[in-house]
Amino acid sequence: MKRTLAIAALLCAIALNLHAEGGATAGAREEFRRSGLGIFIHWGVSSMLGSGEWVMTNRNLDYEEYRRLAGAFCPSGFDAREWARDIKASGAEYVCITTRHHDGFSLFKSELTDFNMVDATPFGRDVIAELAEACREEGLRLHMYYSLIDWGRPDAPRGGTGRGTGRPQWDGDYGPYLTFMKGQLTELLTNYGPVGAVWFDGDWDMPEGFDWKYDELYGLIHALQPSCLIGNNHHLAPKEGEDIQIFERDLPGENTAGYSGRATIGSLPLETCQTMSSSWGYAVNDTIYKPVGELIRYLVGAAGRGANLLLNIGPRPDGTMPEEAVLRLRQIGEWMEQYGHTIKGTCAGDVPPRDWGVTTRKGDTLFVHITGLKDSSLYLPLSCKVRKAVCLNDGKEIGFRQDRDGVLLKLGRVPDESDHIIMLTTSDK
Ligand code: FHN
Repeated sequence: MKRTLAIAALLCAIALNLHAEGGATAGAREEFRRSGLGIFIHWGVSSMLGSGEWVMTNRNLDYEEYRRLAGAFCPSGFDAREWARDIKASGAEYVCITTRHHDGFSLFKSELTDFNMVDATPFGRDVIAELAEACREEGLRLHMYYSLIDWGRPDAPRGGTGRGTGRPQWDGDYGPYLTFMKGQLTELLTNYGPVGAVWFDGDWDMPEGFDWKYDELYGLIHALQPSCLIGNNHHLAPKEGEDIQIFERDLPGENTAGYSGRATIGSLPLETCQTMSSSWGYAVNDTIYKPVGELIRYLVGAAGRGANLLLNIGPRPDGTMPEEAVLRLRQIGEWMEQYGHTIKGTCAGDVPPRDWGVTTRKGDTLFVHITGLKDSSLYLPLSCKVRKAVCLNDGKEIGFRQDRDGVLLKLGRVPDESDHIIMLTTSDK
């Protein structure tokens, strides 16, 4: 019992520091792990059709005709600085943007395909270059989503999706497409300054056992930028060379969305992505946004499981962010101003997630995040000693009674905030 707090602190230190073998530097993983919140952006020519980023395959749009959409993509309202300012206001520390999604459109200038923002659109501006610059100004790290799938390239592997886009039969030779992706990744990692992470997606489209040659892709990334983290949304346990583990639409350990059935939680820093509304990419009818309280509870739920939340926005085709999204960024930011320290730089706390909420720990402080309790007291099984208990929502000390197995917190009332936070100062028993 005597050494329990020391052990908890040691485990926390291990979670914080010791995931650095191979891959990116320890510092980059650690910085990521402490971030709490990132903002995801799904944007491209598909946004113009207002039906989400899967519209090309969902409606079986012809791959040659689809490319012509780019000729009308002129997002006159796009202002990278405004995006970065709005995102910064949320308390997020990084931005992850779809440099190229499954439709194959590159949001950046590429020598390897004309189907890119600079060469194919009347806009003619490199969105990734402008965003990289704006993120630098705001102190945000830039992560790059990169699709393994391409519904428009005849040389791309033919998986379960994109089968109705009219491409000629794939000849089964992955070589040319792999060379193309390596060329694009080289462009992304040499033309835009430090890249916080490359975020792969689409592995799941090919039959199990298909060799995407990650050794080559990951090796290239780490050779070009050793501190660039590699994440892959393959919905599986982490693979060799990856630096973070990604979950989609679920908190680590849950599988309500059905993507995480085979994703055993490893020891890498964790991230889960979730939408603010329903769709990832802009959809005209997707107007119901999650209430800010729900988003905060999700953010806190992620932190209590040792994960960052990557919260998505689908900007409009004109380049502006929906007001509902900007409002939520601001509201989350107000919460982060006050309580961000209870999730950022913490690790999952001593008490595993429960129906009533989660715990996070930083040094000898244990934060109890009560997000759903219909009682005015809460018993926590704890092996450390509680010295002091303060409710952060009103700054008042609260009563508690400690026994051999834990502590009873006397909250004084049934909590009604999105996150009722009790800060416990703890020590060894
Ligand atoms: O197919 C994509 C989808 O469009 C979106 O990008 C999400 C984000 O996690 N990932 C894929 C589905 O797993």
